Amino acid sequence: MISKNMESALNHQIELEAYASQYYLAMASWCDSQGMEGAAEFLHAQSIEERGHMMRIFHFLSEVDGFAITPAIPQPPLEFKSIKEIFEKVYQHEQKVTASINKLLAICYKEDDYNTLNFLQWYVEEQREEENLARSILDKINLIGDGAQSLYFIDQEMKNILKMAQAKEAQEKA
Ligand code: OFO
Repeated sequence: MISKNMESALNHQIELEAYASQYYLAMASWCDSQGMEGAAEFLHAQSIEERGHMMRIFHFLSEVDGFAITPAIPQPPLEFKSIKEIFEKVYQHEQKVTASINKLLAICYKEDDYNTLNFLQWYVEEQREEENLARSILDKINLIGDGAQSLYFIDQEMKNILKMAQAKEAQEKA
């Protein structure tokens, strides 16, 4: 059994995860339109991951006799100025999600809901990794520069980062 307050806070988290999935999908589409396949592939993978994060909460809510609400998702922006702007926005969004997870943890402590607290530990870890990843990509873009000459190198780098992230994930699952 879960409190109504916690159920509604988790439904808010579902909205954030769903929005992240659509937001990253829109970014992937923009990168594709600019010929940046590596970045597009990376953002497609992120978009799928975010849907997975949303689905975890869906399943958790049904397990604890709560009700998961399928969210209405606002239209994300479709146009971006540059690849740098995209990763600045990814980083900002990840920070917003982390803050929201922290609020959920605070509710768990307030309500002595250690079951949900335990469930959310996975998200704490995931947010640390995702913020770190977004920040390190931004550092690389700042290092390489995001002028026309640098785009090819950034795109190659994105392919490498995606490969590394996938290898790590496969290792964790094994
Ligand atoms: Fe769902 O982890 Fe990022 O936002």
